[in-house]
Amino acid sequence: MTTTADYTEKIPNNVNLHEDRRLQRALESWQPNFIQWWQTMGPTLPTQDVYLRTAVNVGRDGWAQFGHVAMPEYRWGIFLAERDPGRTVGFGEHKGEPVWAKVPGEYRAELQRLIVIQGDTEPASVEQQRNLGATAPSLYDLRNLFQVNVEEGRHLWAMVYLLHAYFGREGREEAEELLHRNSGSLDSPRILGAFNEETPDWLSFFMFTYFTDRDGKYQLGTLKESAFDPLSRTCEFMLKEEAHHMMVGTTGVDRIVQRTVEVMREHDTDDVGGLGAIPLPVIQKYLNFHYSVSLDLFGGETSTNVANYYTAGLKGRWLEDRRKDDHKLTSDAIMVDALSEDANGELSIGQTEVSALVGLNTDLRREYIADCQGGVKRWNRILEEGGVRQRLKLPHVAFNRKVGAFAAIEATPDGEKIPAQEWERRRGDWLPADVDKTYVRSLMQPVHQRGKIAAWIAPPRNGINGQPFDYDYVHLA
Ligand code: BYC
Repeated sequence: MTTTADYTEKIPNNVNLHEDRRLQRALESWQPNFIQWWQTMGPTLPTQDVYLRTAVNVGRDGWAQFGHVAMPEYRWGIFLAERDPGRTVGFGEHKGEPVWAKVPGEYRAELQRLIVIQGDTEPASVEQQRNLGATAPSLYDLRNLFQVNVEEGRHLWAMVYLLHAYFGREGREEAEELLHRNSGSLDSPRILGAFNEETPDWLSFFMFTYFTDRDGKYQLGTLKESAFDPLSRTCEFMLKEEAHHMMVGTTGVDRIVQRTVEVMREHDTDDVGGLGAIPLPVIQKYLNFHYSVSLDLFGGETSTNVANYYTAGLKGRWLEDRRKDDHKLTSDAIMVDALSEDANGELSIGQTEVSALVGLNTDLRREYIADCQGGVKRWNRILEEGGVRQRLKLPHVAFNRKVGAFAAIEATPDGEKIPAQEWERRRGDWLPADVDKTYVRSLMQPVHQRGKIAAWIAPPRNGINGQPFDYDYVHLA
């Protein structure tokens, strides 16, 4: 395998695609369907070109190049991290055996399912974000949105390559389906809940890239451990691109909080609603929403699916090789969140002990939650440094859940179980209400002039690839 992408081919790749004519032809016949999907479901704002990075190499240094690109001509390609010839399975019942270059028959269905679910999220997010260009707060932000979009498109290519190369006719059919399901569609929605929600404004976009893309980071991290080596290598490279998406979310929220603090101080008021900034309670509500729907993406607290994936070697844990245990977990236990029932049949929020294997979704969710705390800490530092006494916080795990142990109950952000009626009455205090959404949307006026920025967000500290903030990141059509 070469590490450098071959850009002379119709589909840039570092997997020697030209050596497998059948596969090459199959992917080349999927390519126009992808372009058709991009044209109809991708970004709606017409542009001439965008300052984008394109992957050219999977090595450590200089893996990408930057330049102005007409978006439909972006070179979406197939890149796998370099193969480690001595790699062995790191966990489960095959631990220590050589990793697999092909799909073992007995795990075909499970692997295909994992790859389809992963693949389904990528185009979904592009669909969710398709109208955001029209209201971008600056050309810098517009460029970042499009960078995220083209890379999610490339991540779809990554999964489609695996489906075509390793899963035969069924894989090719699934690859078609990935373009037919659509975010929010009533007839054929995307598979996971959060990917059917709207991303109608930039506060939602930054919260999405902070919280939901971060689920992507953690899920890709577990698939990178997979014994199915092509999946592992694909995910390893995807994680490289994912880092930029995290940065967009983290600094996007930073900059909104920063601007809110400035306006609060300037006018000596907490109520910045009429002053063109986003009030902290509204930021908190958006945070509550995006965090809770992202917690759902980890599946149930207990899951036999995940136990089977782990035992089979298909999906590992976050940083598997740093865990100090036998990497089989057959006799280990874990405490997971659960509802407990008292003698009168009253349900309460508690915990229960289960086998470590069936609790693996919980294990991953906990890693994710700890990481999410990092963002809240940094946003609170901005508040503190600005002399503002309010703080943001992550709501309780039982809050607003649709999947898992707490799907059956309602709870406050502090984790107090409440009756459904009270939830209905008070949900607008905790989740974005129509009035909040309308206000946020009213701020979303496009700023498409070079070097200018909307009043509800602070400019970034740094530009992209060493360029200044006022660089001509995007040429509109
Ligand atoms: N919505 O056994 P359980 C990303 C289903 S994001 C709807 O607990 P399991 C990205 C579940 O499928 C990362 N349905 O689930 C981010 C199962 O159905 P079946 C995406 C749900 O299998 C931003 C049933 O409920 N990648 O990359 O242990 C931008 C029982 O559930 C949901 C992956 O997720 C839900 N939220 O775990 C762009 C990795 N949750 O089998 C990209 C691949 C569960 O009974 N997927 N269900 O019909 C997986 O590893 C696992 O399938 C899940 C769920 C973690 C999703």
